[in-house]
Amino acid sequence: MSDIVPYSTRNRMLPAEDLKSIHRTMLRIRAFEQRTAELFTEGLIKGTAHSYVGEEAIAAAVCANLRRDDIIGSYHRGHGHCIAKGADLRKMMAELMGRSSGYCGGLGGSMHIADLNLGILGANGIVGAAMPLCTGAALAAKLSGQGQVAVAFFGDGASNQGVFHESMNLAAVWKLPMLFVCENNQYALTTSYLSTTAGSSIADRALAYGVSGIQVNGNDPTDVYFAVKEAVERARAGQGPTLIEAVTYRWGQHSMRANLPDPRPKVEYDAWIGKDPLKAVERELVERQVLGDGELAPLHEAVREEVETAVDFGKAGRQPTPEAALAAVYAPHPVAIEPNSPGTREISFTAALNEALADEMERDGRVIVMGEDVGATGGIFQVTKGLYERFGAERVRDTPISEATFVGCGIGAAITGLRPVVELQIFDFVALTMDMLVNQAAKFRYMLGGGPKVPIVIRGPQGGGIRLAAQHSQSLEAWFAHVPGLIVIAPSTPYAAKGLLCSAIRDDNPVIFLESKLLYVGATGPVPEQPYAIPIGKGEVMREGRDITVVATMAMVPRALAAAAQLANDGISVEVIDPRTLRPLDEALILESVRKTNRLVIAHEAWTQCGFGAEISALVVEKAFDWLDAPIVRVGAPGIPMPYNDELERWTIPSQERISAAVRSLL
Ligand SMILES: Cc1ncc(C[n+]2csc(CCOP(=O)(O)OP(=O)(O)O)c2C)c(N)n1
Ligand SMILES: [Mg+2]
Repeated sequence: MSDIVPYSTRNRMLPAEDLKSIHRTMLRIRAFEQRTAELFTEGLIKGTAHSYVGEEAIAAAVCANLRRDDIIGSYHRGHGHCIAKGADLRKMMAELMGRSSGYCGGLGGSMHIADLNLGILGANGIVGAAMPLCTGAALAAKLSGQGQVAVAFFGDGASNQGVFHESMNLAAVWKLPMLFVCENNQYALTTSYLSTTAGSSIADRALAYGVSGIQVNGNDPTDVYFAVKEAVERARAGQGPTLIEAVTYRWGQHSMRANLPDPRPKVEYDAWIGKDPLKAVERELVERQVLGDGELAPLHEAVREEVETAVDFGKAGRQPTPEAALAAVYAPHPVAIEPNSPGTREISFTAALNEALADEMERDGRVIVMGEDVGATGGIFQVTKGLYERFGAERVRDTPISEATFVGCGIGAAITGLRPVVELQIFDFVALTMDMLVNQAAKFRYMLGGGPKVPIVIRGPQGGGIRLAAQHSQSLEAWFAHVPGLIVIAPSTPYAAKGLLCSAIRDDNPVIFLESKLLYVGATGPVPEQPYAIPIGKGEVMREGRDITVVATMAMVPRALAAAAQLANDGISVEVIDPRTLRPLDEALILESVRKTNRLVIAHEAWTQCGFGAEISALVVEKAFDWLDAPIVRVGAPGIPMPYNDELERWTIPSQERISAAVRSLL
């Protein structure tokens, strides 16, 4: 890399007190990291950890510009950011040792240390993930009007992730109070930045988004400090984001596992070691007579003692228990009581969803709605119709077509105080958001030891029935029901749609809320006018019967009910159960029914193989085997992507007749 033109050509000097404070932070980071490396070698710290030695000036100078209530999001090389934002070294060290006294109760480890009270959203094991999450924190900050900013730290490698570009775009177009701080240490694991990164610099990429992009010498805290100061001022003044590329070098291997050869040329390495940022600051402190010659050694000693205290604290910590791990996954659900009767007023499925959104937005100012075309248009299926006019552009937001980032934005906003409802225009597009849902939303509370809440709803239409073919018609509930940390809701009536969406919005966990397209076009039913919440994890007996149980989901529920009505003419008594929530599942309701009827058919629109029906089947085999008088039959889609042709589509989606035939086959 060519020599960096110093940003501080303006000859600015850090005020003495700031220089002293930044130096102390750098010293604490250096000492912590060096001790961490020793403990790793000794086997007290396991797994992996990524040393920040060599890059200390960046975290120290960035965070010197931040208030306690400003937010930072970090990445795998995150210890320095946490220390600079004020984290407690004792709880950090205990976490590195996997103890229950650590920041995450030993459930997160080096890559997940966080402290929401200090505005630390956490390091992250997924390269680039802090950026979308921080757009959400910045959105929450903007809506709160308290003047906070959000800073996303990331490496040069992360600047080639799609979410970098999506987040830059979103932050620019929404003028979010945000800083993108790229710590360009010139390597991503073993790969040189020059061989992976097009363009003259990472900072230059800001131009494409109409944002200021500044390259600074990351080994010079003065450079970093003043660039960040201006960026923070712009952000607080409502002028949007800045990209800062701080060029630096890591001293250690990529990680402490050190199991790969280091590809970095010795001359390059030696040259950068010669630019030790800590030594440079110490020289400046002495040259400017901010500190006397003899004052440095006692400072080093004090920091060494602080780190040793942290090590002792960590060693004294207890090992976490399996009970603690199990309890950390989900936040408790708020109490929900169903109304006595759904009343007589009949409305459509989409109108019921719309009422839930409007009611909850009215009730709670933290509820916001985001997604493609959800604003003035009201969404392509009109579920958000009228919300924009009623609640305004700040709370009803049309997003760019950047699913990963606007879902990540919702998650970041949920963690920092809002209650976003994010629409996926068609649920197949969820594939673009899997990291945000599965690695971020589902695990955030858990990785941080069970404290934080992630109150976000991801909702949208899934399944077939309207001739949209293979990439717009899938039923993907099994993907999500598999993942601890997610709630999965799948209503089958307008009544359940409204009551469950209200519950989902009030819940403190990430909720995948699936809406059947067949129900969008077909279903109407009685729905109470007032807001109400249906308990999460409680299924419903839709029709009582004696001879056989049909567990059906979503659009299969009305088909199962129609089949049951017809079979009754032949004297066959079918009990139809709608689980309504797929995770958590109302196991007791299903088991009780099968113990009564001794026969089970499961019907869903999704593919049979590895579909949700396999889970219900396994449940019944494991817990009610002795009550079964016949094999379990699953009715689902054959193993083909959804065909476009309408007759073939009808053939693919399970019909009333197929459900009836399955029932008859068991009697
Ligand atoms: C999405 C993703 N891809 C790959 C990895 C594996 N990995 C972890 S760190 C890393 C290199 C990251 O480089 P950079 O962003 O420059 O950060 P640095 O380690 O240099 O600080 C890789 C490939 C990962 N954790 N996440
Ligand atoms: Mg790097």
